[in-house]
Amino acid sequence: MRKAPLRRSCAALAAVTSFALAATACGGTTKEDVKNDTASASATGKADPNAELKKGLTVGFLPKQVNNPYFTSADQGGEAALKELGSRYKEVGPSSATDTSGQVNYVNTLTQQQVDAMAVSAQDPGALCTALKQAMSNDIKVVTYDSDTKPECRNAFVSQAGAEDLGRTEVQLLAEQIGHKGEIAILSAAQTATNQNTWIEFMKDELEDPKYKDIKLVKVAYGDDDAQKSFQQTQGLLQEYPNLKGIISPTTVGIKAAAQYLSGSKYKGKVKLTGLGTPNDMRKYVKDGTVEGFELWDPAKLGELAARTAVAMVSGRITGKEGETFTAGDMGEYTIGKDGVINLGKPTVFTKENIDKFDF
Ligand code: RAM
Repeated sequence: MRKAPLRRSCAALAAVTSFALAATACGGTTKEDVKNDTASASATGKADPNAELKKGLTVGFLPKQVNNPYFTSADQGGEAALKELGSRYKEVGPSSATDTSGQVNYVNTLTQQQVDAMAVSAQDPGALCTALKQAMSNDIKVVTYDSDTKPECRNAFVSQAGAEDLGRTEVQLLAEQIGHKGEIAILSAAQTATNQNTWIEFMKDELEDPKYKDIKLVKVAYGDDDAQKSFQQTQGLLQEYPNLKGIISPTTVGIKAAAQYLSGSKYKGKVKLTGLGTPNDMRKYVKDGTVEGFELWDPAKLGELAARTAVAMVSGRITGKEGETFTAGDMGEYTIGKDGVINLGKPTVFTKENIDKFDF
């Protein structure tokens, strides 16, 4: 049954913002009608697993950084899924992974434009909260993907893999490569990145195990997902710690830059490097012996799952509560876990044996 037009979103938009577009967005367009149809799930807090998937929606993707090939793949996965579902895709975002105020502005822009949902990879756990809450109070569904904010600042988080599993396996991979002995460092992305910081906490916890008693983590460096800075940070680590035996870089930009530095240096093959990278970026460093193994999920699948989650949520099939299940097209069935987290699956470990089977 058709619901009465929602006044709340317009009033809220006008009350909490000085958006010039508020009047336009509340002008009773077809878009508003779509929203009115879909407001029931959030209003009653009940998911309807049989609700029809809406078409003609607009989902805005806001990655940490637009010119990062990892996000290009992820967002293309989202775009393809939205096209298949008969909805529209748009992408906005900063070009630097440390431009948090830029990200906040982009959240506000998507809210002004009254998208139906946004998929956001947060540069910082808290900084986007006010803007994201404002989006949600305007009946926009907020799905984080790749890097989360606080659970109360979004409806669901589409996670690439279990954070604990990722953190621990990266330590396990490096420990094997260095024979469980020696100094190691971490080359991360931005200092505020929720995803990297969560993984690093699990890496530190894994290192507490007595089996790593001869391994010492000497430094966590930050390359800000900037190729040049990551390259320089790698160089700096080796100058500062000449006995360094290994580096974990849980960022596609970082691991590539570190591999580039190591492959052209006397440390090639001697200082081990692992972490999270794309097979296409890392192929040549695996083949030239700089890197033995690293891991990642398929970024396009992550973007696809974020898009399908957003559409299922706008349609009222899910609300983000633990235990709800939904079918994400050909990707199969997913169950929402604690704190609204949806896990894509297990990452793949890439080595010279299997790397040529992957193209992303
Ligand atoms: C970089 C980004 C992204 C992270 C990957 C592994 O592209 O920091 O957030 O998930 O690496």
